[in-house]
Amino acid sequence: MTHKKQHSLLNKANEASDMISKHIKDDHVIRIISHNDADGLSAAGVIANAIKEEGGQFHTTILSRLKPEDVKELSKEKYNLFIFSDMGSAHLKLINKFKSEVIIADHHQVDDTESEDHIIHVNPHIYGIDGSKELSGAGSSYLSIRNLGDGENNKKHLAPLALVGAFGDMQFNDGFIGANELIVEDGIEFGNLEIHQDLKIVSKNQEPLYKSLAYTLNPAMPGLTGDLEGSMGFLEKIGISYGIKFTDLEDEEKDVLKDELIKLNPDIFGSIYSVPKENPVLRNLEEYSYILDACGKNKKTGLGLSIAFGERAEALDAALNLQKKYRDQLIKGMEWIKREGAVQMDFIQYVYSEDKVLKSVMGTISSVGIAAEILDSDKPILSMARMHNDVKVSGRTTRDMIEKGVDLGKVLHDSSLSFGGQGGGHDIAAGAMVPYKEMDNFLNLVNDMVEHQIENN
Ligand SMILES: [Mn+2]
Repeated sequence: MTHKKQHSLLNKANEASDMISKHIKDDHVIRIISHNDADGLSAAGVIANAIKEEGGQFHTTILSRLKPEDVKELSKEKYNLFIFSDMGSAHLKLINKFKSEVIIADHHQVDDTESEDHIIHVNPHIYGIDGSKELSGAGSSYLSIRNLGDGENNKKHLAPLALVGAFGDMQFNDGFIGANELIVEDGIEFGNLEIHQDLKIVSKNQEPLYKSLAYTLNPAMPGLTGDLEGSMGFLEKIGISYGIKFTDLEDEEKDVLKDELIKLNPDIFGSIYSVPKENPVLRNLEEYSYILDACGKNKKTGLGLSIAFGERAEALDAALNLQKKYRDQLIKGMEWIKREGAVQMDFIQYVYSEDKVLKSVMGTISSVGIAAEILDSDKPILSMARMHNDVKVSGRTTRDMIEKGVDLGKVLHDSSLSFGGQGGGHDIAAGAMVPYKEMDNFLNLVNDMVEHQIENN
């Protein structure tokens, strides 16, 4: 069954490869439109690399959100082939009206719109494959270019970049499943992807060890994640010099560190997916995704794109500076949340800020706050950031709460509608925009709805 679904998806994706190939032969400049997060940037990178290798040309635009107006504007552009990656499925109705050929390589939810003959829609959901867990936008894009070039010379070397997108969308959960697994196999078969067991702390060869620990968000470690002083104290206590880089530790010290970290969170030791021949800071695919994410979050999408396209040297230095800035903000945010805590209601908790720096990291610090046990995990958390007349809400909860009946996507969708806002998402993570003046009423309604969900479970 699973194989049959995957087979149908691959067949559709092969049609995309054929279509791209035809336009490259005709010397058409291919128009790529992609999303500004790590997945979207990897997706655009996968496609752009493939086209370039085949001698084709492209023109790329990165958007934070694809709005109907954007789609209408794009439809007026004189290109023969458009590729939407990590976005587009939600706008199939509008895209069907394009006069040119279009490939949509997405993994977001689909509705029941059928695509017209000149549209190739590559999306796992169409084939009953869960696009939130089993294939990313970069993955859909990868499958769409996988068969470009002649047999020997296909695009399996781009598999790791596709997995960077999957890491960016947090599809790695103790391993990859479904269509992502096929991409892993491609990378291993080609020979540039390697999997080994190691400590999953970040920037091992860049930062002093205490910073590596404090900057490690996934998995979170109670007392260390987001806490520079806590990390220093921990290392002092176990007798390891905190100013040294992980890669400069003696083997025995690495063993001591590993044992002590596993006591805090066993998930800290596990599979690392890497490209050994890559620049050290991008070698670990998960860390590669963090760097692209930092570019996207700081509105430096051109920079992220050029890295995904293979530029290193100065581009990478610039991206690392952005990451440094982002990490400083995160530490500041974690200190704030540790100091202030969350405001408690009966069934939810929330944090609110008007501070510019805090607002930009609020969603991350509240979910990391729960994972690092700074905040209670027995109530969903909403982080609220004021944007002019509205409040931007991001909500997170845990698997345990979902089992108790909580579905944040539904709650934020229904509650925001009641106040003329909009919202939605997944059961575990969701978002909304509501008018600022309705914030208290909104919070009360969310609290009631969560109570209702739990009591009716
Ligand atoms: Mn995505």
